[in-house]
Amino acid sequence: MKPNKDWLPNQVVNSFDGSLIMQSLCHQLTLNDCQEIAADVSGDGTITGYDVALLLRWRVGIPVPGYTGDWTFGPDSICYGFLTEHQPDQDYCGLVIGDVSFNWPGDGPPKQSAGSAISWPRITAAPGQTFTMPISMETDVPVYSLDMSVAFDATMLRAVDVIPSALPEEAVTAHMTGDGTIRLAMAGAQPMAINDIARIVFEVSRETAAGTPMPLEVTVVLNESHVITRSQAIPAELPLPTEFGLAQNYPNPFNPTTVVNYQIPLTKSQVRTTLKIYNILGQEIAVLVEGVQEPGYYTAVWDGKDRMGTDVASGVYYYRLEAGDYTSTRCMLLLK
Ligand SMILES: [Ca+2]
Ligand SMILES: [Ca+2]
Repeated sequence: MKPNKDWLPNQVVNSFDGSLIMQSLCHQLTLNDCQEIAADVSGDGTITGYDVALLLRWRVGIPVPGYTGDWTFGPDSICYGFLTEHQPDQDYCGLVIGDVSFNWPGDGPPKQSAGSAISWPRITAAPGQTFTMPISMETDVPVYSLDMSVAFDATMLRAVDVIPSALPEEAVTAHMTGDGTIRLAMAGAQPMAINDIARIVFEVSRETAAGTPMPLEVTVVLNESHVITRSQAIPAELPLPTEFGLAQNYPNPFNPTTVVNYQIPLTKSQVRTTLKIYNILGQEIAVLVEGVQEPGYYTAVWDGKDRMGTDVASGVYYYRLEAGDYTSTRCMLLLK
């Protein structure tokens, strides 16, 4: 027996194993002796719903007590630890705690599911805006378990919240959000009617420039045997603004660089625009923007230098937007 190193416990222990435990608790199937060992992830000698909860939490990356994902060998005299090498002429049984389905070494990774699809609506979002992304699924597979992972660019998007859809009462679910990743696990004793998997609340980083595509990839594994993947960028394209605006700079206080966002409404075109920096005496220090601009969202950066390219001193500065007949002034603090 030689395990594939790409086929590790975190691949074979998933929510389908939790579903099998739940089905056994509901007397829909009987676990054999080895499965009973694998199912008791808490290691207390009993199999309960707590083992399912631990398994799902481990699955999404939450540290839990117990033995989920650990190897165990029988007889006890065999102790290989993590099995990475071929062991010839040995008579032993090795299993991964939590892998109740025994898909290790199994048939390899789950297969793409032709009859299933993940979908989400077309959404546009502005820098700094929070939006909710509902993730839906269509499948003809009876869903006993679902493992979803969402990958995104953490410099553009932050996962604020994950709201799993309402599930049958007996279903168990766990989720975790991290930098650039979300994981969600669901398991039930009965097939679950899941069309809406979850709603994810994202916040678009204010550093994301308008027009930038924000990549999002969602992978769903059903019953550890069917996989559905969808990748698509969320356009950070904005509905054109309806009014002028000059936002507070960020960071603020700053040293030495700061960002100023402003907008020109769609009712205007060919607007003569200037964005200038003044010191506290009202003297012009730097010109960030000077020209004719179309409606849209704009970002300007000030590097803390004057027009001669010299670093300016700490202190309060003003930035003033003049666009057509619109003017707005705000202040900011350079702190070295
Ligand atoms: Ca237990
Ligand atoms: Ca398994």
